[in-house]
Amino acid sequence: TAGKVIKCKAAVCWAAGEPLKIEEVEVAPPRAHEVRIRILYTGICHTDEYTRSGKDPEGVFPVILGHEGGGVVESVGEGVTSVKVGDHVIPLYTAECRECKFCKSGKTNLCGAVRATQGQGLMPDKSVRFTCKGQPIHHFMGTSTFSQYTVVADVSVVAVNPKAPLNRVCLLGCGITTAWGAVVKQPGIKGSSVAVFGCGAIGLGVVATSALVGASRIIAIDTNPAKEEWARKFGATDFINPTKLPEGKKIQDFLVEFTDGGLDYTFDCTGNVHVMRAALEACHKGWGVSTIIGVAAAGQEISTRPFQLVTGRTWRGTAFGGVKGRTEIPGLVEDYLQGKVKIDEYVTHNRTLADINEGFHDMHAGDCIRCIVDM
Ligand code: NAD
Ligand code: AHE
Ligand code: ZN
Repeated sequence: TAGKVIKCKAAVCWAAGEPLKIEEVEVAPPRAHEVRIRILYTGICHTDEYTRSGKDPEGVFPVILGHEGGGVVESVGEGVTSVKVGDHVIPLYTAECRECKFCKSGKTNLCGAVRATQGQGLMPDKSVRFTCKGQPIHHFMGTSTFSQYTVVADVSVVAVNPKAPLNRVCLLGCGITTAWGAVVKQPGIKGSSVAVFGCGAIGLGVVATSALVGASRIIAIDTNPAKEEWARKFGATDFINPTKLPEGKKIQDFLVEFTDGGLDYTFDCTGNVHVMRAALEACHKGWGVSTIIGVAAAGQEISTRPFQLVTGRTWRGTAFGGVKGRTEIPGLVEDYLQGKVKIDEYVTHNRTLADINEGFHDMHAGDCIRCIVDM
């Protein structure tokens, strides 16, 4: 198949707010510094739903969504040296070129190599590799894992140990890695108190990793009472449902009293800007640090009294947990194989590509942590 156009099935989102449609698509061969991957499994992340729904200011349509995939390299373009045909790989929505200002700074995992075109739904040379019914189809997050074959930049993919099951380690393409990195790259969590707002895959991953690094107290917060059992299973010491507080009591005020002054560290894993404010204001005066992981809809803005920061609280955020994918994901795969990082525990639902829309419904039902789609 190398060098030829491949026809395969993909879930195409033709317009914002529409369900995905399973279509036959044509996938062009990889050009220089590109890799064509046979995707075997993909997770569905809340961010796929966010863009599908039309809330993403960067959303472009028609598009093939998906960014939590696992697959096998089918062919490579000229000049590709980082992966080879047959490698088991995870596509990376946060590239790692190791040459740009960002990569060389040693201060961030954000990479400048392909981000501009990625945000426009294009490959780095500003064209697309997907067509359907004669129409060009956009790429998504540089990954488009809701297709049986996809093409990615060579800086946007990492090979992993082929002994690792791809229907599990695909989840390292986003949610679990994001949560893991957000905690392990935040110094000071060992021995500290943590509050986690939102107990989806991201929040549960923050709970689990906080427990792993030795946080002294982990308070999980979710409006869905069914999440209490999940949070405790992943290591939370307390669970608070903010809808069950006394009339008029704000969650941040409750938490500051409950913890004798506030939390050392808090995390927003909801994407709700009001929750982000509560997470910041639940921090301890003088040193509390609040990390935003959730992604907010177009037009949303955060606010608080500047006095919250003047008096020593820090507001920060993280993309992909600050993880450099090509350098760090192989190690995370080994950690999973050695039982140090949970993945299996997050998988609650399994679907086939034909039923991918059901996977999106699962996500809204409240009992789904992660759904794995068998492509
Ligand atoms: P999810 O929908 O599975 O989980 C969100 C949880 O928040 C749910 O359990 C829900 O009940 C709870 N929740 C909703 N409103 C709440 C409120 N007011 N107070 C407390 N809890 C509330 O989503 P997910 O897949 O875990 O993703 C979480 C967020 O993280 C999303 O916004 C997603 O887009 C974002 N995300 C960001 C990154 C990144 O790199 N920054 C990576 C992955 C996901
Ligand atoms: N396109 C949105 C922002 C989306 C966003 O913040 N994405 C996160 C990853 S979410 C994964 O589930 C991220 O990594 N952002 C950094 C980046 O470079 O995109 C918008 O608001 O425009
Ligand atoms: Zn995601």
